[in-house]
Amino acid sequence: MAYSIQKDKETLGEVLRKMLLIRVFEERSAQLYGLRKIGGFCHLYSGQEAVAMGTISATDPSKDYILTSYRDHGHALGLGMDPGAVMAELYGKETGCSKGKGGSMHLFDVEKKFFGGNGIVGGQIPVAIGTAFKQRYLNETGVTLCFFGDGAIHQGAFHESINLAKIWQLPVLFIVENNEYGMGTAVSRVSSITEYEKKAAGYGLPGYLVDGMDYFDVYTKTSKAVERARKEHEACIMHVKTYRYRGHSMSDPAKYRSKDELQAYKEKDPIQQLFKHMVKEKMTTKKAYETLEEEIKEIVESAVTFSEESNEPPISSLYEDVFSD
Ligand SMILES: Cc1ncc(C[n+]2csc(CCOP(=O)(O)OP(=O)(O)O)c2C)c(N)n1
Ligand SMILES: [Mg+2]
Repeated sequence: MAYSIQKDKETLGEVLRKMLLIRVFEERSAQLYGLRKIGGFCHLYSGQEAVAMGTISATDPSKDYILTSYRDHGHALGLGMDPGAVMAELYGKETGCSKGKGGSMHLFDVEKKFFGGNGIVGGQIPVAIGTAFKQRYLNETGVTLCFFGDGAIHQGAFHESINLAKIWQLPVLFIVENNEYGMGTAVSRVSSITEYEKKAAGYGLPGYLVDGMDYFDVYTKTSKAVERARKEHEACIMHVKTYRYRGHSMSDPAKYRSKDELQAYKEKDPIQQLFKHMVKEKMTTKKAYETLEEEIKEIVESAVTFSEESNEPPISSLYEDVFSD
């Protein structure tokens, strides 16, 4: 349903399902990483689910583009990518969405218009300017959603890109997922200002402050921003305040934050908030939620089995897909 709060049971049920899928997938990935089934870098999205789902459910999958950082599992699953193909990519198997050559940080799906997954902090931002430029140049009505972390907003590439977005009137939403830390450094220690929505004024663009723990706030504000980008070709900064429950990556014991801080965010858990709203509106029950949780665990287990049983990419494929034809 476009541009108004999603109220119907089916739509919200699907959102809840995907948020839960992301959570269960991430927590299972953490275990598998510990068992050394998954190698390399792996950055989990637990706690940030309402950001991916609130934004993605405000887009049109037939024409809008999505780009993000290495913390990309939530966006991939939220866009409806096959959990088996995502898990197999984490495993480095040939059945993975990037044929096992990208791993966790480089999920990709052209059909879903998902252009990564980027390991360079802020690296996806200039790429998003490219996709938004293409949309504008060809007079398409699609928009580009570019997600990045609070750490990336200090990269020069961000400032060059947003300047171009303004002067070329590009339909791009710059979505800052402010989870309070860039690796282990608190935003207040590295940012001249922490109200990132205010930075938009420096480029003559609107900025919005968004509660990233609240699906409805994310959805409502994204819907408006998408509409303006689509119709008026106006970019914006969306400063989404969120939190990651796990460490920065799997090698981070997260000693720079207190248990109380983590607990305070868990009390505002985005999945539980949505679930409670749906119970209040008589759209679901505790029992239905438990059944859903079991169903999702099975989906994730099938993804694990699929990954276990898949092969690693053959050595002969080493030079394939390196350059485009
Ligand atoms: C250009 C560049 N510099 C440094 C790094 C190392 N690095 C990886 S993640 C990260 C922190 C980024 O934090 P943030 O943008 O807030 O994203 P989050 O991990 O919190 O989602 C850094 C410094 C990198 N990958 N790329
Ligand atoms: Mg961060």
